[in-house]
Amino acid sequence: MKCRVCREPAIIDIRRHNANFCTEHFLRLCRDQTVKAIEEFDMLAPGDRVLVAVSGGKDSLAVWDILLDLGYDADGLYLGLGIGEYSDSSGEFARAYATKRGVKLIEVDLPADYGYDIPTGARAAKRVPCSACGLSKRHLFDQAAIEGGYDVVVTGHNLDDEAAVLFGNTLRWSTDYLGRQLPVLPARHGFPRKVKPLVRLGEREMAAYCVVKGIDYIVEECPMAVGNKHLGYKEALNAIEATSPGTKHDFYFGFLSRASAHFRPQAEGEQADLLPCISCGAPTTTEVCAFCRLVERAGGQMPERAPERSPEPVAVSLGPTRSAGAGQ
Ligand code: Q46
Ligand code: ZN
Ligand code: ZN
Repeated sequence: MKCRVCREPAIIDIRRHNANFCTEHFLRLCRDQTVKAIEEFDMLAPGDRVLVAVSGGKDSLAVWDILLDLGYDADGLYLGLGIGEYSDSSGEFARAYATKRGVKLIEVDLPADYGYDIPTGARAAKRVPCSACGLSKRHLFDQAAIEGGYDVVVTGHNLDDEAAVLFGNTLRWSTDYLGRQLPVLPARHGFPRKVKPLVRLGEREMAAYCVVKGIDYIVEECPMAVGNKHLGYKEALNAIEATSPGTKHDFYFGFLSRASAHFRPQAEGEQADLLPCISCGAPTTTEVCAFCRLVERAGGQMPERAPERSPEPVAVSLGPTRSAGAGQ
């Protein structure tokens, strides 16, 4: 097995590219594909202050690493979700990486700062854990970005994640979600821009990237993910990809170039005037936002100081891109 570029011994084969790569050219490929996604979808501008949502897993640590190597001013944000040992250990990986690179990691801890954790909070609020988790993460990423003066929130969603979410949304014809499933959600009143620079790279490549770069990450899946639909969709797509390499890429990028625009008007038609939440100030269509209602039902409490956001009525957000959290 030889590297496509230099003919030296290869360390990885990437079937959808029909090619093998040595260490040097594999790392270059990861960087080039990230740059290509950033440029193609106008994700980041020079000088942007970037906040990377870091879970301690391979994807979020890899995207942080690649952005730092590319020279971006990128801090990390770690959310402690209170999911037992999984959270303890994922936090350690995130901290260890930040220390090793000498970069800033902001931490928010749900149990310590808001008085609830995902498993008990979800039960109390009668939500499935990934729904309570996704809602909490979106709110706290937005809030940390706005409070910290960041221009953009980066997440580590890769091609496998996006293809699986698209697959699920298509199977259910969730046209509202299809209208919002984009690699970039522009900044809107009260919400920061959100981007996914790894959409051109697969899960296996991100694991290999971390191994090659010596980045330690949490290998275990979140215990709450076991048996969820998202993993089932990934497995189904993996089975198809095994016989038809490139299918995930064609499915996702074909959707973006040929189908996505058809669903946009509906998603935009659902835009409504937003007002600041009376409890936390986040833009919302209801008097009290969904996050504050979750905190209340979960028996938690808001921290002393509520963030100042959106003092006036604001228009429109496209909201989340998925029905349940999946990968960071
Ligand atoms: S962390 Fe949260 Fe995920 Fe765990 S509870 Fe579900 S959404 S699976 S990426
Ligand atoms: Zn090579
Ligand atoms: Zn609120």
